[in-house]
Amino acid sequence: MIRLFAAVPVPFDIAEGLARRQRGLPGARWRPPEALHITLAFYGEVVEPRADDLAAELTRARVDPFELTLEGVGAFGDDHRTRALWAGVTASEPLNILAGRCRAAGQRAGVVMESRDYRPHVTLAYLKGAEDDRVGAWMTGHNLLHSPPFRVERFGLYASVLTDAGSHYTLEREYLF
Ligand code: 2AM
Repeated sequence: MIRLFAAVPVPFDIAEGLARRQRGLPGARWRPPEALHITLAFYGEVVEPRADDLAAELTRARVDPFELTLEGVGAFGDDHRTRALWAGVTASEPLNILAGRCRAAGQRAGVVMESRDYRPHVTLAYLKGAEDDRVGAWMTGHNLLHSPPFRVERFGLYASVLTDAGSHYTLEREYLF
Protein backbone atom coordinates (compact mmCIF):
# COMPACT_ATOMS: atom_id res chain seq x y z
CA MET A 1 0.00 0.00 0.00
CA ILE A 2 1.15 3.50 -0.73
CA ARG A 3 -0.42 6.74 0.52
CA LEU A 4 -0.85 9.02 -2.48
CA PHE A 5 -1.99 12.50 -3.40
CA ALA A 6 -1.72 14.78 -6.42
CA ALA A 7 -0.44 18.30 -5.83
CA VAL A 8 1.02 21.46 -7.29
CA PRO A 9 4.36 22.18 -5.59
CA VAL A 10 4.91 25.71 -4.31
CA PRO A 11 7.95 27.18 -6.12
CA PHE A 12 10.96 27.53 -3.86
CA ASP A 13 11.16 31.35 -3.98
CA ILE A 14 7.49 31.61 -2.97
CA ALA A 15 8.03 29.02 -0.23
CA GLU A 16 11.00 31.01 1.06
CA GLY A 17 8.81 34.11 1.18
CA LEU A 18 6.35 32.17 3.32
CA ALA A 19 9.11 30.91 5.61
CA ARG A 20 9.48 34.28 7.33
CA ARG A 21 5.86 33.92 8.47
CA GLN A 22 6.51 30.46 9.90
CA ARG A 23 7.59 31.51 13.37
CA GLY A 24 6.33 32.99 16.60
CA LEU A 25 3.79 30.35 17.56
CA PRO A 26 4.70 27.77 20.21
CA GLY A 27 3.13 24.41 19.40
CA ALA A 28 3.31 24.92 15.63
CA ARG A 29 5.20 22.31 13.65
CA TRP A 30 6.11 24.38 10.63
CA ARG A 31 6.35 22.58 7.30
CA PRO A 32 9.68 23.00 5.46
CA PRO A 33 9.77 24.87 2.11
CA GLU A 34 10.21 21.68 0.06
CA ALA A 35 7.03 20.21 1.59
CA LEU A 36 4.75 23.14 0.68
CA HIS A 37 2.13 22.26 -1.92
CA ILE A 38 -1.47 22.70 -2.98
CA THR A 39 -3.23 19.35 -2.89
CA LEU A 40 -5.33 18.65 -5.97
CA ALA A 41 -6.72 15.26 -4.89
CA PHE A 42 -6.07 13.00 -1.93
CA TYR A 43 -6.17 9.28 -2.77
CA GLY A 44 -5.22 7.72 0.58
CA GLU A 45 -3.78 4.21 0.80
CA VAL A 46 -3.69 2.63 -2.64
CA VAL A 47 -2.48 -0.87 -3.62
CA GLU A 48 0.50 -0.85 -5.99
CA PRO A 49 -1.18 -2.04 -9.21
CA ARG A 50 -3.89 0.57 -8.74
CA ALA A 51 -1.21 3.21 -8.13
CA ASP A 52 0.20 2.40 -11.58
CA ASP A 53 -3.26 2.79 -13.12
CA LEU A 54 -3.69 6.09 -11.31
CA ALA A 55 -0.29 7.36 -12.51
CA ALA A 56 -1.31 6.52 -16.09
CA GLU A 57 -4.77 8.09 -15.77
CA LEU A 58 -3.25 11.32 -14.46
CA THR A 59 -1.57 11.99 -17.81
CA ARG A 60 -5.07 12.96 -19.00
CA ALA A 61 -5.51 15.54 -16.23
CA ARG A 62 -3.08 18.09 -17.65
CA VAL A 63 -4.28 21.64 -18.42
CA ASP A 64 -2.59 24.64 -20.05
CA PRO A 65 -0.11 26.55 -17.85
CA PHE A 66 -1.76 29.12 -15.60
CA GLU A 67 -0.92 31.56 -12.81
CA LEU A 68 -1.72 31.35 -9.13
CA THR A 69 -1.40 33.74 -6.20
CA LEU A 70 -1.46 32.89 -2.52
CA GLU A 71 -3.63 35.17 -0.42
CA GLY A 72 -4.59 35.34 3.23
CA VAL A 73 -4.29 32.71 5.93
CA GLY A 74 -6.77 30.40 7.60
CA ALA A 75 -7.12 27.44 9.92
CA PHE A 76 -8.68 24.01 9.88
CA GLY A 77 -9.79 22.32 13.03
CA ASP A 78 -12.70 20.83 14.85
CA ASP A 79 -14.93 22.57 17.41
CA HIS A 80 -12.31 22.34 20.11
CA ARG A 81 -8.95 22.85 18.55
CA THR A 82 -7.14 24.36 15.58
CA ARG A 83 -5.18 21.62 13.86
CA ALA A 84 -3.57 23.28 10.86
CA LEU A 85 -2.67 26.73 9.60
CA TRP A 86 -2.63 27.46 5.91
CA ALA A 87 -2.13 30.09 3.24
CA GLY A 88 -5.10 30.59 0.94
CA VAL A 89 -5.14 30.44 -2.85
CA THR A 90 -6.91 33.06 -4.96
CA ALA A 91 -9.88 31.65 -6.85
CA SER A 92 -8.70 29.94 -10.03
CA GLU A 93 -10.84 28.22 -12.64
CA PRO A 94 -7.88 26.30 -14.15
CA LEU A 95 -6.90 25.04 -10.68
CA ASN A 96 -10.44 23.82 -10.05
CA ILE A 97 -10.50 22.11 -13.45
CA LEU A 98 -7.14 20.45 -12.77
CA ALA A 99 -8.29 19.28 -9.33
CA GLY A 100 -11.52 17.92 -10.80
CA ARG A 101 -9.55 15.98 -13.41
CA CYS A 102 -7.21 14.56 -10.76
CA ARG A 103 -10.23 13.41 -8.81
CA ALA A 104 -11.75 11.86 -11.94
CA ALA A 105 -8.45 10.09 -12.66
CA GLY A 106 -8.64 8.51 -9.20
CA GLN A 107 -12.17 7.34 -9.79
CA ARG A 108 -11.26 5.83 -13.17
CA ALA A 109 -8.41 3.98 -11.46
CA GLY A 110 -10.84 2.58 -8.91
CA VAL A 111 -9.72 4.67 -5.92
CA VAL A 112 -12.51 5.31 -3.42
CA MET A 113 -12.36 9.07 -2.91
CA GLU A 114 -13.68 11.14 -0.01
CA SER A 115 -16.48 13.50 -0.98
CA ARG A 116 -15.15 16.69 0.62
CA ASP A 117 -15.53 20.10 -0.94
CA TYR A 118 -12.35 21.17 -2.67
CA ARG A 119 -10.69 23.96 -0.65
CA PRO A 120 -7.29 24.73 -2.15
CA HIS A 121 -4.68 25.78 0.43
CA VAL A 122 -1.03 25.47 1.38
CA THR A 123 -0.60 23.96 4.83
CA LEU A 124 2.07 25.96 6.68
CA ALA A 125 1.93 24.18 10.05
CA TYR A 126 0.22 21.44 11.97
CA LEU A 127 -0.51 22.43 15.54
CA LYS A 128 -0.04 20.49 18.72
CA GLY A 129 -0.85 22.25 21.97
CA ALA A 130 -0.80 25.81 20.57
CA GLU A 131 -2.79 28.29 22.65
CA ASP A 132 -5.93 29.73 21.02
CA ASP A 133 -4.93 33.31 21.76
CA ARG A 134 -1.55 32.84 20.16
CA VAL A 135 -3.12 31.17 17.11
CA GLY A 136 -5.52 34.08 16.76
CA ALA A 137 -2.69 36.59 17.06
CA TRP A 138 -0.65 34.76 14.43
CA MET A 139 -3.60 34.75 12.03
CA THR A 140 -4.31 38.44 12.58
CA GLY A 141 -0.65 39.21 12.00
CA HIS A 142 -0.57 37.40 8.66
CA ASN A 143 -3.99 37.85 7.09
CA LEU A 144 -2.61 40.36 4.59
CA LEU A 145 -0.41 37.68 3.04
CA HIS A 146 -0.28 38.18 -0.72
CA SER A 147 2.35 36.33 -2.74
CA PRO A 148 3.69 37.35 -6.13
CA PRO A 149 1.89 35.39 -8.87
CA PHE A 150 3.64 32.21 -9.96
CA ARG A 151 3.22 30.06 -13.03
CA VAL A 152 1.93 26.51 -12.70
CA GLU A 153 3.41 24.31 -15.40
CA ARG A 154 3.40 20.93 -13.71
CA PHE A 155 1.85 18.86 -10.99
CA GLY A 156 2.99 15.69 -9.29
CA LEU A 157 1.80 12.42 -7.86
CA TYR A 158 3.32 12.23 -4.38
CA ALA A 159 3.67 9.49 -1.79
CA SER A 160 3.30 10.50 1.82
CA VAL A 161 5.28 8.66 4.48
CA LEU A 162 4.40 9.39 8.09
CA THR A 163 7.47 9.89 10.30
CA ASP A 164 8.04 11.20 13.84
CA ALA A 165 9.15 14.50 12.31
CA GLY A 166 5.90 14.82 10.32
CA SER A 167 4.89 13.62 6.88
CA HIS A 168 7.64 13.24 4.34
CA TYR A 169 6.67 13.46 0.66
CA THR A 170 8.35 11.85 -2.31
CA LEU A 171 7.60 12.73 -5.92
CA GLU A 172 6.51 9.51 -7.67
CA ARG A 173 5.57 10.94 -11.06
CA GLU A 174 5.66 14.41 -12.55
CA TYR A 175 3.25 15.74 -15.22
CA LEU A 176 4.41 18.70 -17.30
CA PHE A 177 1.77 20.78 -19.10
P1 2AM B 1 -3.57 19.21 4.51
O1 2AM B 1 -2.38 19.91 3.93
O2 2AM B 1 -4.72 20.13 4.74
O3 2AM B 1 -3.23 18.37 5.70
C1 2AM B 1 -1.05 14.90 2.07
O4 2AM B 1 -1.54 14.44 3.27
C2 2AM B 1 -1.87 16.02 1.54
O5 2AM B 1 -3.21 15.55 1.26
C3 2AM B 1 -2.03 17.20 2.48
O6 2AM B 1 -1.93 18.39 1.74
C4 2AM B 1 -3.40 17.04 3.05
O7 2AM B 1 -4.07 18.21 3.35
C5 2AM B 1 -4.12 16.38 1.91
N1 2AM B 1 -5.30 15.64 2.37
C6 2AM B 1 -6.56 15.78 1.91
N2 2AM B 1 -7.40 14.93 2.51
C7 2AM B 1 -6.65 14.25 3.40
C8 2AM B 1 -6.94 13.25 4.36
N3 2AM B 1 -8.17 12.74 4.51
N4 2AM B 1 -5.93 12.79 5.12
C9 2AM B 1 -4.69 13.28 4.98
N5 2AM B 1 -4.34 14.23 4.09
C10 2AM B 1 -5.32 14.71 3.31
